[in-house]
Amino acid sequence: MARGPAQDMAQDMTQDIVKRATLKRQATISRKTKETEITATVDLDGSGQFDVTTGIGFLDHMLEQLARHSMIDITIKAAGDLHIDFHHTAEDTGIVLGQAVAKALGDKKGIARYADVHLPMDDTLTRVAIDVSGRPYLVWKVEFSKPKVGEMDTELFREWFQAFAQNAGITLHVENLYGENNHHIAETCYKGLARALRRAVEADSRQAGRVPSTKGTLAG
Ligand SMILES: [Mn+2]
Repeated sequence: MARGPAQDMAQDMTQDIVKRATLKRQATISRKTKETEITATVDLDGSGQFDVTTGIGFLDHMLEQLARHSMIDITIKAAGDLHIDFHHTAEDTGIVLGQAVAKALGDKKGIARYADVHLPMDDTLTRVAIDVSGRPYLVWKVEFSKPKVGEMDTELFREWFQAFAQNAGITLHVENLYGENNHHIAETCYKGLARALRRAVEADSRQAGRVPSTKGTLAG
């Protein structure tokens, strides 16, 4: 039987699906400066396992939530100048994790790209919307009523999200709609990111092998 365009297309799609099934969306990034030394490994198709040590207890708690609820396996080992303050370690952890996610995403073929979630936690509700666009942008509408949660300065959450969005190459909108408890406000931001990220980087079977853009690229 003569082969036509439909058969060729079907074969291309089958090859893409086979390729995707064997393609590992994993990456490791190491970064060393005079302020921090950090290594992060991610597996976008993991099961939410984590091994996180930043030296900042509350940040570890947040990054563990991020792994668990995104189903992305995350390993982070950070050694930073915590004797100064937590700023460099918090920000640089966002940078390195963002770079690892960007590298693991590769050409972004076949992903859902967009996702949003409303994430409740007791008194608190936070909305997170994401576009895995290759174009970094953070909108952060989150305010805290206390300067610290645990030992971590609440002003550092914006720094972390900015660093992550910038280096992952994602458009990220985070808005806390309401809530009183500062621990809950921070935690809903990370869990909201986790759930949105999970859906945005997941395979969309109808996209199989195609970059989800009329431009044909999400390279930024
Ligand atoms: Mn908690």
